[in-house]
Amino acid sequence: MTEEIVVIPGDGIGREVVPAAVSVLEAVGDFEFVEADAGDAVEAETGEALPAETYELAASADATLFGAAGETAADVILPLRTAVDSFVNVRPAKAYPGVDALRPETDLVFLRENTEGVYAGHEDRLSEDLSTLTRVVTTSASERLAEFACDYVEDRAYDGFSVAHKANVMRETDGRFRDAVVSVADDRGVETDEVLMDAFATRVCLDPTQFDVVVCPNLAGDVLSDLAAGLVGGLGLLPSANIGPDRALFEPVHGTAPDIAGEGVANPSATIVSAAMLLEYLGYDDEGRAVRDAVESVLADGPRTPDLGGDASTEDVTHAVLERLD
Ligand code: GGG
Repeated sequence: MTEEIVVIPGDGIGREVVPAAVSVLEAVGDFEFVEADAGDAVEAETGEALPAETYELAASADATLFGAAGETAADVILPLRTAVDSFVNVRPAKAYPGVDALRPETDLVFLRENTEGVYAGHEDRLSEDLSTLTRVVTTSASERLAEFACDYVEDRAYDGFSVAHKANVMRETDGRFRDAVVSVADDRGVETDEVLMDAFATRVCLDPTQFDVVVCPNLAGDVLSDLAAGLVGGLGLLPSANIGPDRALFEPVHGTAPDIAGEGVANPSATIVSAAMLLEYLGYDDEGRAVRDAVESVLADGPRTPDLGGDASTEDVTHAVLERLD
């Protein structure tokens, strides 16, 4: 059976890095690619940032590869995650040999709650002076994330996981999140340690080896994984997987990078490694490993895009990855 992969480049550098990753997927497998529109450009044209057709495609495909959305991010990324019923955003942040990193010893995985928190809240403008935002936290979503986290650490032989929260201040919402996650882990016999998310931000900068797998509420996971990107050499290196029960959506952590969009110099590594995660999700473990190895090899001594101090183009890096695929 040929798996269907929906490809949504989106805006900005999404239009450069997604085709790079698709060329790598084409080199290692026989997939049916279906391209779909989303983002600022399609909104300007049609009035809709996420056409119903794109939503339906993501909701029925085996897997989706997404690039980035700019001003319309909230109207694109959040419904796309809903389309695949994605309850967890897996964001590995690891330093690669040869890449100039602030903390070369970094090797972290963030498991970010993907359906709730302030992302699912409602913002209201109550007066000229006052805006409010509600925050949604349910025990059921926190438990679902915790079950995934337990499976994740068991499958990969980690000792356990850390839970980052701010339950000393947001006692009701983060308290519920923390209690639900820790209770599932306790029932499953998985070790956890707790860390206040502000303390985490400091501690991870000082010594990232204190942490391995970090389970976080939604917004905290977004912010803390971007912080970790700073430790490993930049956002051009961080892939992610939005996992649902039946399908998944893969995207680089970075956004549209309007400052370099259209110049052909975006680092495709994050999206190509997101494609490796997609391959592994579909069961192509050898192919996924080969793609990761090729990216790692190019990062070690191959051409580099300007974000990593080089002057290579997206195309140069992609060709180098393709050449080094076993
Ligand atoms: N690659 C997806 C993208 O556009 N990321 C930028 C962004 O705003 N992300 C928010 C989020 O991941 O929740």
